[in-house]
Amino acid sequence: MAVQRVLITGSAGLVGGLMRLRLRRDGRILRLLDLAEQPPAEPGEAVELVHASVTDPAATAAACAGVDAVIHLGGHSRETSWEQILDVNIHGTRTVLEAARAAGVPRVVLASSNHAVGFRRTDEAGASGLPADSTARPDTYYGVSKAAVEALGSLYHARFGMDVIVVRIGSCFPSPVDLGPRGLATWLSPDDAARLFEACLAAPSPGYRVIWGVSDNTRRIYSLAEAEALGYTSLDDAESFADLIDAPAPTGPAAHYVGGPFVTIPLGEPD
Ligand code: 15L
Repeated sequence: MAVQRVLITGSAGLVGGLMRLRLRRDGRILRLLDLAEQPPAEPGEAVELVHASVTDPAATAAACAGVDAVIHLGGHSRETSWEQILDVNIHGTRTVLEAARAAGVPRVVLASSNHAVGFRRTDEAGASGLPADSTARPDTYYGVSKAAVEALGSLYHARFGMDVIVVRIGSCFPSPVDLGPRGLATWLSPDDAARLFEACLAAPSPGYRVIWGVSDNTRRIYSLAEAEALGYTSLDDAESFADLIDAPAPTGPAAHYVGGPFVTIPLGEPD
């Protein structure tokens, strides 16, 4: 059996760390790229650690050599200065896509976010949820960067025929308990995230897709149809944690928009 090599950028981040544990497979090597220090390989763990920034063309080019697919999680995961957002999230994504293209990597999975459409109203979601391809309505510079990530993915698919799947992630955390009531709608469990990324890696010829990354939560407002069409089945529901959440329901704009509290945080300020 040919060995599959998957490059994960941002592998030292929260989602990256959760996926490092869950995307291990016989016959697969995970190449893990991050600027932050990463835990060393465990005995028998098929990983290759790369200490580099996603903004470094030479390092990303080397990291893409011999790779079958890239899962690009690297970048700022919250609001910060425009300069940082531009450099790491937008320029960094272009750098990774360009490295993947030059190396002939056929498939890239890009981490986007609900904040690309954070200024869509929650009541826009019909019975089956907000469609995954709703046009961008970012709520922050961070959200703008995720809209740009999606556009770059579309460009690289259209120009070069690469399969590019954009995942608009809700809230991927070990548990929804600390997220408050909003998390009961937005949670993507780590196990479901792994199932979703596996579907992204396995789907035959997906072309360019935008899908939501969310668990099948009772209070879900994002559509699952697009991810399910790719082969994803969610097995988790944040509702099973509802009794553990005692934070009050949000009020004001945070209650009415997809981006929740992001719609009122100061632009460009690290929080
Ligand atoms: C995101 O995009 C962030 O990366 C994450 O930290 C959470 O804030 C999440 O959105 C969310 O909306 O809960």
